[in-house]
Amino acid sequence: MDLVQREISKETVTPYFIEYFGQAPTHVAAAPGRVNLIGEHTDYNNGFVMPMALDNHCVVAVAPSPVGKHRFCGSLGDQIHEIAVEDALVPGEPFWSNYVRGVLANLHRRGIEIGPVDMLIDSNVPRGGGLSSSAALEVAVCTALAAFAGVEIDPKEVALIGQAVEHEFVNVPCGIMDQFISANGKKGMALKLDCATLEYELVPMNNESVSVLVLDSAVKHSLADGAYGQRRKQCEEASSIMGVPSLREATLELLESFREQLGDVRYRRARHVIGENARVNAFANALARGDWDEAGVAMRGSHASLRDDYEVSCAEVDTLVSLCDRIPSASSIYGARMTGGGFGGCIVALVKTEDVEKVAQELLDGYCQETGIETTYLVTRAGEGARVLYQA
Ligand code: GAF
Repeated sequence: MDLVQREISKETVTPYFIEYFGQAPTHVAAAPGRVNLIGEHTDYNNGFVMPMALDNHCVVAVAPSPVGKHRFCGSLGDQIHEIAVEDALVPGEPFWSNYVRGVLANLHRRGIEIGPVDMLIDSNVPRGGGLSSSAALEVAVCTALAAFAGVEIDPKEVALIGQAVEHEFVNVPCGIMDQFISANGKKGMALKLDCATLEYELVPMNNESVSVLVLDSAVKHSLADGAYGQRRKQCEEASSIMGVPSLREATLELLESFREQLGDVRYRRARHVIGENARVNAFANALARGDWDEAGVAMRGSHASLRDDYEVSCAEVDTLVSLCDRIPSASSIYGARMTGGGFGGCIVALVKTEDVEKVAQELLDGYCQETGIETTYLVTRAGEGARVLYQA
């Protein structure tokens, strides 16, 4: 995965759309990827998360198809795939078309019929690094098709459609965080979401003196898929043993009183979730006060808990996070942690802006020295959520 940016917009996709389909798009929409600042593996436990949208996004251009079928192509250079309108409502090939099929099926279920459509998709959200390129795709497709159909869909509903696509068409039992921030993100703001009620508050993340640094470990361990579902199951078992509807309702006192019945693994999984919810609140409060040191404490605690209790980190990511305490410019870093589902992917760090390039370079060098892996980084601002860029 390369974190170096390539600009994409309505202007960059339109010439390709014309080349592929012989006509100009009638609607163009965009939706961003995300970096999660804190609150990991809490969303499917009805807990709190605090992501922000990236400036990187997926752009989807559409127009009525003159050939009576859906036609779509993926990133530039891909061939055109044709699908009969009815066939687009069930999973099929190529695999990535399921993101489009799933959105069409979910719109259909809500009574929104999409006539034959030509669709071109481009994205500069890095793929495979835990920055939610899939959520960006689902939310961008949904936003473009809603504009195409002339309907307004509440961004919360757009997020739920994206999540349903993952569950039903891609077989990923994810929570709501990634799609929610992609649909609801606001420029310059982090978003603290209560995943039980989908109520949220926006917290300014536009302090010029602090930068968000995202650094890729450039590894993705294959056990990620099964391990995610397994963690979910362990959490459900833990809440059922403790007699609470979800780990959101559990407290550390309750957890201690069930320690033996839970067994070591379920006990530690639940301890992570309970502690992580508290850390999201501490982090949000610290941000509101502009107390970056305190925010950093919560991030460090989050990483340790994900590593030791939830066991979703990996050696490479731990190396990157520990380098944040060991590089010469370590004092310019407020805090760092793994971000996303885990088993590889990226770390996120809050860094003094004046030193951020130096810090990034020291981390790249240190990481290469210790693991032999060369990688890339991104200094990012909180970007805007899903939006229609153009309608004819
Ligand atoms: C993945 C999932 F898609 C999210 O819902 C969330 O659970 C995250 O892992 C872990 O916090 O990104």
